[in-house]
Amino acid sequence: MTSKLESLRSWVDQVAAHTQPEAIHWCTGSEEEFRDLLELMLATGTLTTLNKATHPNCYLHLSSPNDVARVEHLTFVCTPEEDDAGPNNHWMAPADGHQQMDALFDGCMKGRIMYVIPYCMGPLGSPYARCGVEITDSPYVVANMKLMTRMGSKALERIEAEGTFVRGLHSTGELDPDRRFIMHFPEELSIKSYGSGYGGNALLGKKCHALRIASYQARQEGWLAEHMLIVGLENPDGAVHYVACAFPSACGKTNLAMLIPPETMKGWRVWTLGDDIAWLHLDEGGKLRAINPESGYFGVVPGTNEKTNKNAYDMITHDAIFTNVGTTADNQPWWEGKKTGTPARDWQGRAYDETAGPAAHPNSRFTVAATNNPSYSTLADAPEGVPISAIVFGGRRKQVAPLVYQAKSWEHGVLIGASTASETTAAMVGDVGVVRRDPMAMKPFCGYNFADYWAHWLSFPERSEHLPDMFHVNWFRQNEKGDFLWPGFGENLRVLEWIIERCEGRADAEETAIGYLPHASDINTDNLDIRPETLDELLTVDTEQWQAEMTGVLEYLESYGDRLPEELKRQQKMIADALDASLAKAS
Ligand code: GTP
Ligand code: SPV
Ligand code: MN
Repeated sequence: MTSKLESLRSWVDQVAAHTQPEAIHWCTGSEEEFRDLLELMLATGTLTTLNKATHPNCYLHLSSPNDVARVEHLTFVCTPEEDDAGPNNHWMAPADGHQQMDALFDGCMKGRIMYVIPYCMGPLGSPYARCGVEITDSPYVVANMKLMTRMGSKALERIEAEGTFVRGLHSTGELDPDRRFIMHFPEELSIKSYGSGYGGNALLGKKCHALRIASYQARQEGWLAEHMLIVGLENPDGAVHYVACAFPSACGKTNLAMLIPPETMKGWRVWTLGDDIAWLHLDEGGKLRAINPESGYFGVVPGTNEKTNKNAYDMITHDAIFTNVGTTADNQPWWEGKKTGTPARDWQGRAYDETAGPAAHPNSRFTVAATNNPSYSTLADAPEGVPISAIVFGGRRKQVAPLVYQAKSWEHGVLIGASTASETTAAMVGDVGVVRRDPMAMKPFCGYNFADYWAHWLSFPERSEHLPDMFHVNWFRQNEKGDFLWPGFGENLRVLEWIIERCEGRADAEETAIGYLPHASDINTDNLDIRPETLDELLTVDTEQWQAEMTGVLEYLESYGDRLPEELKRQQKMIADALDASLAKAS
């Protein structure tokens, strides 16, 4: 097989001449091709089969222990001007980036098969979808792309009709952390990734294309590419509201996207559109509409159980690839927080020893097609996407951020998004639990200067009077003992109920300096095991803590210098002044 498109053919030829693979395989996306890939990986030991009786068609991949998460320190955005990449990115001049990467790719596929994966991010017939081609020497990447994207012949047809595509070149190389880089060339719509076989480093359709490159394109074309889940919330009357939530990595998107309503919320249904990425466009009527560019999940395994996330728990009992989990004596996958079974081997294939660390790596992942998810929305394939009622920002904060609050305006919402902070997680290499600013959950993923990105967000009211309301949530408040104050998971629907009722103008709220908060009585606590003092604490704005927070926010914003939109400083000042006034009133 090859392609009718000359620009694609010549790029593939050129890459082959440079990397010297033993053979070239153009992926069709057929089931047969998928089975052949699995066979190949079983034969080479890249995959092993899990217990066929309990987990039919499930496989285990153990990655190199030095290659278990995204590597932000090795990820670059290569724009001609350093300022265009911004302080939020590592930067390299495009010519230097190419030179460095091309040296690594030289002859790197000798003895390997080079796979050419045409893929479409978004429904194949959607005007909002965008295509790419990933060239890789990793069959694991191909299998994951098959489960998570619309890839193969149909995508190739669209690429040939359109003539444009994002070029992603990937090789696992030697898996040497000193020879590992992920570089983006947004102006050329191209990506080069070398030396990692893991997740967001290697599945180039996901973070590299659908966020870093797409965010850059989105700014030029007037839309948004965001690290957001998309979920449909159906109330007992059958009305559905779609909500898009930006939470940083490992902060609860997959869980929220497929949550099961608490027993007491009879008649509610939750529909998953997406669990990680949303592309948002204004339609002709000025409504913000969302599509999910992906069609599968690469989800965090630890913590998944029948109580926390039954949909995910069920969907990974068949037709799934597990990466870096432990196994039981009878070869079932095992992870911390599974609540059943006992580990026999850990994620490095060693006999499990409690003192040597967890059985499953904290960033172990499952890969499944979205069709495995019992709550998958049929509208996930709708070319026009779904209309968004609310945008919700969130983070993992032990303190400061209350359970939920609402922005007073779109501009205020942009400030809330821009100042979101969260504790770091195992999804990236580095320290865990350190609070850092993660604006719009896009710190690792925005393909250009954050100051320009915020200006882009702020430009939306010029083009629409029907924008969604904006909110901030925090499921992760803790007491001194380190216990979570809010039960989380399915119970989060109680907070979402308030959010959508606010959008409908039905729910009450109290105006505070930082935004509108629900009174305790505005949150549905029927049959919820929570003490009234705890709920009060979750809904309190500590003025002094918030004054310190807003000082930190100003400092952070000012680090973006002249490019920072004045409007954000104006919003920050309004809140800081309101906090000062409320403190003066209280004393
Ligand atoms: P990425 O795939 O890295 O983008 O992560 P994500 O945002 O999809 O996070 P995910 O839903 O996988 O959750 C990450 C971790 O947070 C898991 O261990 C969950 O069990 C835990 N978690 C999710 N929701 C909640 C919640 O409401 N409360 C608490 N306490 N933990 C949660
Ligand atoms: C994240 O880290 O936000 C993920 C996993 O969703 S990865 O695909 O590795 O980016
Ligand atoms: Mn993510």
